[in-house]
Amino acid sequence: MKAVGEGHAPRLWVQRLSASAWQALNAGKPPIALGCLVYGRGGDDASQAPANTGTIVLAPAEPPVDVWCSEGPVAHGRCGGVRWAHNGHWLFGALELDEGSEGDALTALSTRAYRDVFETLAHTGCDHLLRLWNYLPGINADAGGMERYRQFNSGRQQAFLEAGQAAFEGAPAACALGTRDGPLRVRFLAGRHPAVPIENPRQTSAYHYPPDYGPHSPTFSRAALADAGGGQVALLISGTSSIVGHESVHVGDVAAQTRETLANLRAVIESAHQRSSARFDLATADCVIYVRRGEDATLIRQLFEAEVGAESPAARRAIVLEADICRADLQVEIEAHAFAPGEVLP
Ligand code: 3EB
Repeated sequence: MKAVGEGHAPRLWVQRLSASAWQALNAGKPPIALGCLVYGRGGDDASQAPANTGTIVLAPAEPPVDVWCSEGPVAHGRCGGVRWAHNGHWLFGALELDEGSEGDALTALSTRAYRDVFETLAHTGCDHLLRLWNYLPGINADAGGMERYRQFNSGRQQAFLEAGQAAFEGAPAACALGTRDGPLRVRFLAGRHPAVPIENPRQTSAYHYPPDYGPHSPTFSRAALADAGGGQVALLISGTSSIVGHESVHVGDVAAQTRETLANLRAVIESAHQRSSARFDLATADCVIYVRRGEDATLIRQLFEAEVGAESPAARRAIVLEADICRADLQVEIEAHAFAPGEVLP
């Protein structure tokens, strides 16, 4: 297949829809979707779409879907456990892996998952990871003396190093959330060109967290900035929480954690502005708000609305999900993606 626009990126965009709107769209036209995140726990599957995050949707009322779109033609295939779709420039992949019961299983399983991810990149020529979504059951549970999130971090980092992928500076944007049950789920977006990694001066880079948080640090950057084609720049902001330096702050105070998270999001956007002529605004971004305890959702949403404006696009389109956050002392995590005209600075 001839790659679309060698050199020039074909346009990449995201459509945030309700599951039924997505179904209606699919009925009419050939899908232009590379892949999608179908939020919810399943059973309410929106389409033939493979994605399902295993999280619990608190808002909006109808299960939402984020559809990652580009221009066709789109090729589909499988590589190990990964189902992928790409148009020669942008790639979206999805995999689910079931766990065995051995103590070390999650570390090994995570390495296996990421090996399949990297094999997919090599196979398709879309070699640069931009954004990953990780959903794992019992993220804060202990297994054989180590928290499962830490096991995941060890396995993930090992696969990055094995594959010669940037495990530290230059790592992709990501999030890692806990589900109640189900398989390890990984979704990813990759491209033909590397993204510009963005860090947050208020936070230690996650890949440099000290060993207090586990023997191997998490592998992600605070955001990825990329030319999204059509004169647009994409800012893909990783899961962002109430961490200053490397420490969780305002432990036990959900309101203060939410405000700190919002301050971190502002700081990430400010960092991105130093690397791009595009101007991003959280008030027009597509956000996903993860809350550990469903009963905190109203308060967290109020504080989010106080930041972006209750009538802003971000507030109207926000998705609120119940999920475990990767540190047991964190109550909220917010991620966002935004597109704006401009260019990535050389
Ligand atoms: C943090 O800042 C909060 O392990 O991929 C956020 C985003 C977090 C991504 C990951 C973890 C991850 O460390 C947790």
